[in-house]
Amino acid sequence: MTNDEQTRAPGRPTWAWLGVVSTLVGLGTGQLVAALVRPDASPVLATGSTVIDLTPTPVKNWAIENFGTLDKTILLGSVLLVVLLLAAVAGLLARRRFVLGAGVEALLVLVATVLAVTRPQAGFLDAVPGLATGLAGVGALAVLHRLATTGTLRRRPEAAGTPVDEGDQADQAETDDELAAVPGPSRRGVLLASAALALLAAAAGGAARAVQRLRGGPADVVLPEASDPALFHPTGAFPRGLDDRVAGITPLRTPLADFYRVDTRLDVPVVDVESWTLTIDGDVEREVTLTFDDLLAMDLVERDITLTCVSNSVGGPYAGGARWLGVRLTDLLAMAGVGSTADQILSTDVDGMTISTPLAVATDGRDAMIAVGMDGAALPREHGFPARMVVPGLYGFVSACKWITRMTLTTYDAQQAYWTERGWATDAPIKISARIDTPRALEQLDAGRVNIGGVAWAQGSGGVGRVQVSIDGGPWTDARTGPDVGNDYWRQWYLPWDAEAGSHTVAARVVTGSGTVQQNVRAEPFPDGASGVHTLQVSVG
Ligand SMILES: Nc1nc2c(c(=O)[nH]1)N[C@H]1C(S)=C(S)[C@@H](COP(=O)(O)O)O[C@H]1N2
Ligand SMILES: [Mo]
Repeated sequence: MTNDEQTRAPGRPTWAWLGVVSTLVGLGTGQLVAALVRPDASPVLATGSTVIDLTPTPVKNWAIENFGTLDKTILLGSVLLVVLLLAAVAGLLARRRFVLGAGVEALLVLVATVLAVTRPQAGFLDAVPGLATGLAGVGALAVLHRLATTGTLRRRPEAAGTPVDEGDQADQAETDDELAAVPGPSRRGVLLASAALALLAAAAGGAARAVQRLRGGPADVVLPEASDPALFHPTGAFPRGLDDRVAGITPLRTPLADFYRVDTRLDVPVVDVESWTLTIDGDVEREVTLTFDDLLAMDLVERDITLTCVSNSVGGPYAGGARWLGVRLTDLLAMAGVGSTADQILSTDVDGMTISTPLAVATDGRDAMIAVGMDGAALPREHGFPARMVVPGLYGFVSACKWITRMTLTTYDAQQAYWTERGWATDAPIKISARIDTPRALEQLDAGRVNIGGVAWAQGSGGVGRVQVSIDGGPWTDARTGPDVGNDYWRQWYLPWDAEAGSHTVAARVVTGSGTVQQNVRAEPFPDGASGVHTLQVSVG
């Protein structure tokens, strides 16, 4: 490389890159400061969360249905992409005049900070990560700008003509004999400095994650042993399902890693269990505030319950079975003494997100609880650590508040929860359903004996009594059912079928323990859950 190449002034791509790098430095710093002072106030997440809240319900449903659990990644990715594109623009503007680029970056940060400060439950501290982002980002841009402009080419004094606009030098076709380098950092120097800053940004981001993990998490929690009968009422041993016998069937207990996750949070809230409390207030005789240890010292129950999301379409994946450990809701409410006017429990999570539950349903004798354990360990962060509500028979959006901090006894007239404001139903019992897991829709099968199999649920409706299958619109045939884990849990089923060549329609329906036969009434998830008999086509050849 000649001396001349090394000293050529940075061109447009370099300036765009400098804008991106300085913004990354800001973002990394902001994440780190957020992790230290206010985990929920990361500017990127605040922006993403606001986008989620502002997204119209139909678009949100469409995203959940089409992207599934990837919807968060896609949203966060899009927000970041837009931010980095604007960062590149800021870099290009800084090439003209530093204040222009710095102004764009500052404006970006200002928007994100305003969003962070105006989120529910936000306070003054929420502005700090944004402030740090702005200072670090603009500071990095200032450093890079200085490096990139002090060592650029100047016209030789003897060369005639008008002075070259500094910013345009890289694009000018001036030849070497017209231009000469003045001493100062080369373009290579600028690139090296920016690479170092990019590493610094990555290190800050990594440190932010490390700081988050250091907070008290699920791994630090010791739950009472299931074998200690003095502590809680354990359910019996979990039965062996049909998992091994029917290929392709949903496991009787959902492996934690496969348990569906649906919520409005982009990241996973990092809750410090030491300082976490649950408050019961509103229309109560006395306000009660409990620590995590207070909860563990109460009478604990353990129940097998299948959680189901209202956004699940017929045959969809948003249902999961787990063994939950927790404190009965009725025990907690009795501590506070419920007043006479309340008809709603309004649960609030660490982020201020609210979920409503009909008081009468939650206290009608079903095993509604504030759960602290899932499948023998503390709740995973994704599923609500340190505590969440679980109400058998109700869709998650009207019951299963994760990262819960408050239960307010109030009325539907007085206060509306997040999804109520968005037009969803307030009383939403899980609709009974049978799902065909195998064969898959449009699968090509070999002729001969195959198993049709899946799971069915009728939580809060007497459980699954029978599951019936109809081939090509023919008579409903009883399938064989797997072990009965209780009315609040799903049940596996299968039917051996002698498949003959041709195209076939397979349908399955559930008959509840109390004899109700599932009807083929088609409904979309909005506003109170999808319904319809799961039906699919296969071809046998
Ligand atoms: N705090 C909080 N809790 C929440 C939600 C949420 O968005 N925020 N989503 C609810 C919905 S719609 C469902 S279906 C269940 C899903 O629980 P899971 O993610 O543990 O499967 O959580 C519920 N609890
Ligand atoms: Mo849901």
